[in-house]
Amino acid sequence: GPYADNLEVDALVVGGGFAGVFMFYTLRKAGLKTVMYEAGTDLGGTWRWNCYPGAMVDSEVPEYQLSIPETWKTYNWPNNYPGYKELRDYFDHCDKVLDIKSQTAFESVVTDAHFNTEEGRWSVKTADGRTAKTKYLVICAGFAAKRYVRRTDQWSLSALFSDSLTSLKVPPWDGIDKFKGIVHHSSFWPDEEIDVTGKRCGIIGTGASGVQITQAWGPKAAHLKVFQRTPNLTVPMRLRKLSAEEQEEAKRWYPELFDLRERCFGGFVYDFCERSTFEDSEEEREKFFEKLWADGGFRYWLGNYKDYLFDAKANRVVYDFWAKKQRARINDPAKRDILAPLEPPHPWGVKRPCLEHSYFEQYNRDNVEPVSLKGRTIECFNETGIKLSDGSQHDFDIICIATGFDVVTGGMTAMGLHSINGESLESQWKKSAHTYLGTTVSGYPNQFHIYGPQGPTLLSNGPTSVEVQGRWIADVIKKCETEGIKYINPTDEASKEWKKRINYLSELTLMPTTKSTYMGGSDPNKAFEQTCYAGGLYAYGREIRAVLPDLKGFDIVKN
Ligand code: NA7
Repeated sequence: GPYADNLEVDALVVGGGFAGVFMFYTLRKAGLKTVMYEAGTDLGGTWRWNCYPGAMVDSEVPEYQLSIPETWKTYNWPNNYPGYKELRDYFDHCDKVLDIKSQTAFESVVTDAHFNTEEGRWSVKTADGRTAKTKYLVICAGFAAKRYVRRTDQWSLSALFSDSLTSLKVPPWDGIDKFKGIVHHSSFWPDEEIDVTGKRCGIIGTGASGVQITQAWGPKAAHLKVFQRTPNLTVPMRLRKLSAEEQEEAKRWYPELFDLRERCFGGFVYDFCERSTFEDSEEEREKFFEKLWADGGFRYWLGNYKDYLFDAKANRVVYDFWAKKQRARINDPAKRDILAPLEPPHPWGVKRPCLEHSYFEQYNRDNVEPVSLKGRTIECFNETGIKLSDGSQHDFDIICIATGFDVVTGGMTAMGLHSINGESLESQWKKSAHTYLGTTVSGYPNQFHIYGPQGPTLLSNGPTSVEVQGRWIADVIKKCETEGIKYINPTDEASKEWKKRINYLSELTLMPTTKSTYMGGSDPNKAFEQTCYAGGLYAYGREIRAVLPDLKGFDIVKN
């Protein structure tokens, strides 16, 4: 079975989220002996790990799911933006209809992997000392890495800190272990619920996680302070219940929907407007913006005028409408200026805007307060709470650190991958990440990755980009199998060209103006460089497809 030591397989899939499930299913169907390793105790990837208060996806269903008919024909969602519990339920359903778990080794953390060019095989080791040999290594570990620690009763943030393997993105604040209250990082939230009723709570960070936790805690906490470094330019999701009837009725269109989502920039079923911002009159623009706003979701981001991510003047118009709409929801003028300032903190949409359903309304409660970190920083933690650099002290019973992940590259650098020249991926990517096509890495033959750096990750709907990349990977592997290829290895030259392409596409946009998840994340030690393919999912799919017939850019070694 999958837990065997000295395992020998054709393909090893690492990671059991959307990408892993899709890859496992596709490769097994192609006749390869395939096994999956998953660090956690169950399927679901990010939705197994993330259980912080209010955790939910901000991509909409039905688009946010796999297109495999067995999975959607027999499944209906309770609402259009499922929470983590519903997503776990969905993964259990996928297992039921596709039979994944029986071929998955859980709690299998990959710590080392080398490729032997003689054998044409990867040797993979797990933390508990098992080894596996595989011809193809397919990494589906996601873009938000953390070293996984086993959850135990004594599990706490300070235990995580003392674990040198843990790469939590917690800024180096002194005194966290002195704090007498409860403190957790959003991505290592304990399974059991923490009751905030009547408690003084603090949240650090206003990314997608911070926004969702604010919505969950605002109504319950005695007092909630949200420490904001940069306002989140979040847009309304328009959360609503979905009935089984309406979904059953819509299912006859799903094949078309799944086809269409791959032909759009963002992997959803809408695309940028074909007009530029100033082609429309002010009145037409207002009407157009109102429509995007009312329809909700990422439409205001990825269905807006085609030029606004490229042109600063157009972008300002998009920002101003955003500010007007959100400011109108916030009663207190001081809070309004912190949360939705008249002057943009950065161009709109170049940092990932997240989706909210009641974020700004939380601040209309007397007990909820934004604390701007403009001109000051968090200096340290102490017994009773947090001290800022201006000397102010903020006392809490419960603190949530929602400062994010080791984004985009972290999923791959955390598992001990070594090139055929003996270098570690972690050290090679320290300064700058290199891939070919956002799915392979030069020096790492027969290794493929999904949802990692230099692909359409994070600029497009997860399951859609998983399938575009995953189908391509499966087709390359099938080609290698039918043509007697021992291994393929992208050339250094091809990989340098891809990097140029990534930078070229990025520099056309306003993205390089701002530090963001796309540009290396908030970790000051990480390179400030574009890690995503900024040309959109449809263009990306076409680019990688064009390479397939003759495996352009790869060195090919036959059996
Ligand atoms: P994000 O989106 O990386 O957000 C992290 C937040 O934490 C963000 O508001 C940061 O402010 C803030 N941050 C980071 N370091 C600090 C320090 N030192 N002091 C104060 N505030 C800080 O992480 P999430 O977990 O919310 O979401 C991750 C993504 O995963 C999400 O977009 C989804 O796509 C899934 P900043 O903006 O850098 O000024």
